[in-house]
This record gives sequence, structure tokens and C-alpha cells, in this order.
Amino acid sequence: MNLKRIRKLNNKEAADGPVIYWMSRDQRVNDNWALIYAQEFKRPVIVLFCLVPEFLGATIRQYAFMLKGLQEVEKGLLKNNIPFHLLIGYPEIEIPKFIEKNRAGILVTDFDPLRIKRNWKDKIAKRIKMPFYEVDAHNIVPCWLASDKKEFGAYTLRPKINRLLPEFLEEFPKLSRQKQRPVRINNKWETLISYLKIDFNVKEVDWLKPGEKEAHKTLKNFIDKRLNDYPELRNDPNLSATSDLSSYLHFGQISAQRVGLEIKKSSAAKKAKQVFLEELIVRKELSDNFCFYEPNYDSVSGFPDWAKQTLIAHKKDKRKYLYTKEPLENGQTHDDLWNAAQLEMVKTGKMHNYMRMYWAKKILEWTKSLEQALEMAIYLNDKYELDGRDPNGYTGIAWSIGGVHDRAWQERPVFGKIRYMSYNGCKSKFDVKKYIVVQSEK
Ligand code: FAD
Ligand code: FO1
Repeated sequence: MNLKRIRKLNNKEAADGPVIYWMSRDQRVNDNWALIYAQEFKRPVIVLFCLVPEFLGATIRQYAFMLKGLQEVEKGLLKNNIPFHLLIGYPEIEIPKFIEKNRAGILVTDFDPLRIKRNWKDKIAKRIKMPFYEVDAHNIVPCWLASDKKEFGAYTLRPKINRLLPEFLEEFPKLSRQKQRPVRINNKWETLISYLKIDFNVKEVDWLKPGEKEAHKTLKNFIDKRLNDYPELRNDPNLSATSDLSSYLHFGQISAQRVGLEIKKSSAAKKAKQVFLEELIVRKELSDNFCFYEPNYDSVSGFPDWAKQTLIAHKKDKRKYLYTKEPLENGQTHDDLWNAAQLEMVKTGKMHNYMRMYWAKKILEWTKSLEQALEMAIYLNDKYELDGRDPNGYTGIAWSIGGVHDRAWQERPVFGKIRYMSYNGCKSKFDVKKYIVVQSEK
């Protein structure tokens, strides 16, 4: 495999013993560069997942989706004679403990730009006595290679990605079946719920089924039925014109590279492929670039200087409407379109992309301060969206509220030079009334 997908996180030398793949962001058996790399050492491979009691405001909606996907991972690995252990606790404690107990010689994990994951890895890298490798199994072009700095926007990252795509958008090798059948592992799937310190009131959803198989079905369905119309219809929240792959991508239940390969191979029109791949590759990998190179990706200090200046200049502007957490969370503002979008997210776990932009910008318009607006948008996004707690979320919110990857627009109250979106603007783009009615009936 292309070794440019791998970074070493410490400078320790390999010892004897099995290779451990600590699976975290890329929760799948197939098309997983981290697992493929773990097998390259030609030693027995053991896969672990460390379940933490809480994760960035996730609720049972997202935990249940993830855990069902992981049960499928366990089965898929066992078919290849690869043992899967579900650890419960904090990775910085549980991983070193497991390594020691199992006399492992090498640790491999998948890449993630989020702060919480980087902190776990920093601590583990110091605590263990063996080499620790990180493989970018999520991005097609490894994040640190696509660019060595925080990019200004899609227009600066796009040429860099496009130059490297021929090298990285390649087929995956097949997983090797291990020779020895693993001993039975008693993962505690049934009892682990009691260990979670999360909100159990946010209901699971049933319109999207979790797991690697379902992710592939969703992709096939999109390619067969909707890809050709994607460029024209994707911005209409009344239509199911987009792929619905974001939750699968978020939990790594499908690889973006597999999606990219299948889209390329399909018989869809060139324009449709190009427009979709722009979102899947350039926009998505730009989010990882932002979170990787901007330590303050979820706070106002991470906004570009021009945006901070203009927002501060308009800090004291009078807000026509001011809302606290409760009316926002309950979708009880004066704006029926905003309320419908909020309810779409609360009920289904997925707000349409076009509405996400409008939704976040209105939070800026209706809250006391910029800091409060950002905090509120992240809180709601991470609590209700199935695909939340993701670099795409932090970056999408920073784009909407803080001008990240955008440019200055005409100045106006509250927003300053941040791009504005209006109710009437939405009316000119799609049937607003229909959207409101449909969401209220869900
Ligand atoms: P499709 O249109 O089918 O796109 C295919 C894939 O491309 C998506 O699954 C996604 O991985 C990627 N993609 C599409 N649009 C974007 C984008 N604008 N930025 C980065 N990648 C993109 N996306 C999340 O995955 N998680 C979030 O928490 C999230 N929060 C957002 C919050 C706001 C305020 C905004 C403006 C955008 C947010 N997005 C988020 C990006 C986007 O809205 C979703 O990725 C998209 O709606 C998912 O639906 P889909 O899979 O049907 O998209
Ligand atoms: N990753 C883990 O390694 N352990 C977890 O227990 C865990 C829980 C979790 C819950 C909700 C969610 O949306 C993500 C979760 N993740 C967990 C991480 C996830 O796989 C992603 O890596 C990041 O959220 C995005 O990069």
C-alpha cells in the first residue's frame, strides 16, 4: 500500500507480538487502509474499539447507530479470523492496559483531526513502549499531505487535491484471512448501555439503517436512482435528491474512497459525477483540513480575521428577535421555516444541507452574542444530527456563522460582512410552505 497514508506518532521500536488496530473513526471491515496496514506486518492482528461513556454530546440516537454497526464489524472480522474486542472506558487507560496484557508489538489507529481524539493519542503515544502508527483511512488524499497549512477555501485546496487524486484514488487490496481461528471473545453488547452517561431521550431513527451493508445499499440506490439529477435537485429540501451517506461516512461505515470509486465507475453524466465528487472530496476534505490545522475550530478565535473584525464591529447591533436555548431547541421561534428545519433535525436526525446554512445563520441573528450563537449551533447539531460531532459539522457551522472558507459580502446589521440568508431568498429557491407542512407531519 501507499505508505504516504501513514504517520508515526512516536519514536519507539517494534517489539515482538501481535499488531493491534485500535479502530475509532473508521468502523468498517472492508476498504479500510488502517486495517490493511495492520496486516502488512505479517503478524496476527487484533482489532479493538474503545467505547467511551460520553462523546461530544452524543445521545442514544447516535450511540445505538454506532453500536449496531460495530456488531456487524465484529461478525465481518470473525469471518476473516480476526478477533474483535470491545473495550469499555477511556482509551488512554484501556489501550495501554490491553497492549500490556496481550504483549502486543505494534499499535495502529485511524486518523481524526478532532481535538479529543488527538489528546487520547498523545497520551497513549507517551505511555506505550512500541511504535504507534496513524493511518488516514478517512480521506482519499491523506490530510497532512493534501496541504501543509490551513487553506483559505475550496479554491485553494481543490488544485492540491486534484493533483494528488490520480495517486490516491486507487482500488483497495482485499483483506487477508488470518490462519488461526481466534478464541471466543465475550464482548458485552447486552449490558453496555448501563455504562453510558448519555441522554436517552433523543429517539433512535428508523429511516436509515446502520452498518456497512446498509451503507453500500444506500450508495447503490443513490447511484442507480438519483445521481444523475444531483446537480439540479440537490438544493431543494423538499426532495430526497442527495445521497444520505453522511452518517455512514461519519461513523466510517463506508469509505469515502469506495464511494468515489463507485461514482467514477458509474454510467452517470460527467457533470453529475463532478458536482457530487466536489462535495464528497473537496468540501469534505476541506473540513478535515480546517479542523487539523485550526486548533480553535469550534470557537470564535478560529474565524478568519476579516470575519472577527466585522462581527465585533456589529456586536452591539439591535437584534429584532432574541431567543434562549429552550425556544430554539423546541422549534418555537417566530419563523415557521426555521422551526420546521429544527424539527426535521430533532425528529429525523438529518436536516437538509440547504436548511442547515439558513438554520445556523438565523441562530447568529437571534442570539445575544456571537459566542452564544456558535455554542448553541454546535450544541444542537451535535445533540440531534446523526452525522454530528464531525469535522464537517464544526466547519459547516464556522462557515455559516464565522465566514470560514467564505468571502466578505455586503455589510448589514448583526452579520456585518458575513453572508446573509433570508426567508424570501428561500422562497425563491423552493416551496417553503410545502417544506413546513411536510416537517410538521413527520
Ligand atoms: P450529499 O449532498 O449527498 O453529499 C455527499 C457527501 O459529501 C456528504 O455525505 C458529506 O460527507 C459531503 N458533503 C456534502 N456537503 C458538504 C459540506 N457542505 N461540507 C463538507 N462535506 C460535505 N455534515 C456532516 O457530515 N456532519 C455535520 O454535523 C454537518 N453539519 C453541518 C452544519 C451546517 C451549519 C452546515 C452548513 C453543513 C453541515 N454539514 C454537516 C454538511 C452537509 O450539510 C452534510 O454533509 C449533508 O447535508 C449530508 O447529506 P448527504 O450525505 O445526503 O449529502
Ligand atoms: N469513537 C470512539 O473511539 N469511541 C467511542 O465511544 C465513540 C463514540 C461516538 C459517539 C457518537 C459519535 O458521533 C462518534 C463517536 N466516536 C467514538 C467517534 C467517531 O467515530 C468519529 O471519529 C468522530 O466523531 C468524528 O471524526
